[in-house]
Amino acid sequence: MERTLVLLKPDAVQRGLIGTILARFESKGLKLVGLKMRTFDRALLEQHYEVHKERPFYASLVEFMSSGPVVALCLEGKDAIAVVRTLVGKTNAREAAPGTIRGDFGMSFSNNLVHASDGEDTAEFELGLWFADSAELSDWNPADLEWRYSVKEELA
Ligand code: 3AN
Repeated sequence: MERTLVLLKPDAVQRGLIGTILARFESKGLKLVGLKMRTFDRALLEQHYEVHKERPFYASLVEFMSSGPVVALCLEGKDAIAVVRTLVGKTNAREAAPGTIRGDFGMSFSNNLVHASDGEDTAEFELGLWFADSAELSDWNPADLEWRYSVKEELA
């Protein structure tokens, strides 16, 4: 099983889309193991977006992400990182495919509703940053896990 970080950005919160977006991940069968909402420090966001430091949009991105409440999620599942990226869609929401979160709910490049870790190393780094205290993550087993996956093929 893999874990990945998802952030529901300030635009998703302001537009009242927390429940709608969360439902996409839950209905897909991903397991929610961490969830918290607050206006996060600039320092955390600067670390989070460190890879984009030289890009022209870096300052406004950090400004935007620290401008109001963000919901941080840790989701778990088989190939969770790739599954979540597929559900989220292309970075530019105007080009994102219908059926994806950005494709269905967004019109912007910058205000694109969601962040999702883009690889194994990134997920590990980002979860360490956003859920540094492992007590904030819940280890639990969904009662229907053996129906979400094939017991013989995927849970063996
Ligand atoms: P994604 O979130 O799809 O992984 P990244 O990691 O390339 O995309 O970019 C991180 C964030 O930076 C995006 N979610 C978006 O908010 C912003 N961003 C990326 N590229 C641009 C751009 N060309 N113009 C404005 N904002 C951008």
